[in-house]
Amino acid sequence: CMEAGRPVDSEVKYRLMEQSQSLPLNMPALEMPAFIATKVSQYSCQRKTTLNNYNKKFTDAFEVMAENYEFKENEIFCLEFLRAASLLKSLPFSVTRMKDIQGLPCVGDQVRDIIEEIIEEGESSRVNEVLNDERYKAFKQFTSVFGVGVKTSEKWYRMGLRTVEEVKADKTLKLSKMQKAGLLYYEDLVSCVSKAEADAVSLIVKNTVCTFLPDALVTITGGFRRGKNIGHDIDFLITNPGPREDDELLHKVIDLWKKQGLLLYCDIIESTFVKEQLPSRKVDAMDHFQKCFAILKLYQPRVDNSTCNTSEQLEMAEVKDWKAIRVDLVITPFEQYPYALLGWTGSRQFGRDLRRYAAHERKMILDNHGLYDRRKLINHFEYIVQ
Ligand code: DCT
Ligand code: MG
Repeated sequence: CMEAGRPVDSEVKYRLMEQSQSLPLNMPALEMPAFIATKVSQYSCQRKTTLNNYNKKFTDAFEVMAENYEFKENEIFCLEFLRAASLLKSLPFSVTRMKDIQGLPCVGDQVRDIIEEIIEEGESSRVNEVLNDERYKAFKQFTSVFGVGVKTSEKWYRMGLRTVEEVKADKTLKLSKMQKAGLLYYEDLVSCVSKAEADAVSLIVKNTVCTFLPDALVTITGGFRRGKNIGHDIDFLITNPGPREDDELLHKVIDLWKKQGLLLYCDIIESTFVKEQLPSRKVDAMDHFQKCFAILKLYQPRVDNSTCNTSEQLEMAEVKDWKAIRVDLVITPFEQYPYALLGWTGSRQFGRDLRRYAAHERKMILDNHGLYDRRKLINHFEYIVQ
């Protein structure tokens, strides 16, 4: 079996056979779909990727590198590592030899060096250097605070701050409303949201929305829609099928949660959508939908008092029977819902590659509002697709 003059690695085929559980047991190895590296697409939207990551030790390393480059605002290198991580996540086998990555796209020299080091040494010295780097460690902590990005982290780092504890203790810092909430609920927000918590919040969101619009469609998006079991927040898309739209819906939902004492923080962004100006050239914001970045109070089952031995423990158990959870709500007109759903489902890399694929391979422009044929659009030549 030859592809582009290169024999298909029979060992890879064997490993593929071992890992595939859906194939009939009596299927001969030769009929197995062979893995052909040169046929793997450079676009993640053209690859099949499951949550089963056979190359976590490599992809974790790439994600550290990408994050460090993001902190240094080096977008090109950051993307290079994100693309490589996405590619290795799609491989149906674990990479164990350099031969396994031969012919694959998205594997540049930097990436190759790290793979080689991990194969040979079990870990990468370059990645370890980053993990021990003072600046990386501080930025990692700072950016884990809701409302804090690279710019604020840079400012705090230059001021000599290194940890979230130091930030909390510094009473001279000017913080945004978002950052204040981020620090106030830091411990809850930094501990990941579980699937059970996402389901519980989903019920709350659906019930509240449906008290105002009984036919509304409320869909969980983001990582949880992709089948992940944990996330850093819970994303929802809300739309109303049919002609009826309610511009006040989001405000009504938020007001009710305020009254119920469920709202810990909320920032409503009004829609900036102008039909005539689509596709938008603005690339910094994801879309123009009305949305809300909120922190909800999710009540949790009380700690069983019988397990508390002292009165102090009993008091503690009574003090906090809730967890702060980050929730994003996005309201879309019904006709744009499919595009919004595609964009908000993610992953980020999948979205990036979908837009790149549309632009470079189809001469089209995709955003969260629609898909446009560039040949039928005038005056959008400067549209930038990363
Ligand atoms: N998204 C995007 N570009 C951004 C931010 C978000 O395309 N700058 C899309 C991709 C996923 C979706 O919106 C939700 O974003 P997140 O909640 O940040 O991502 P997630 O995949 O849900 O990851 P997490 O589990 O960490 O919440
Ligand atoms: Mg999310």
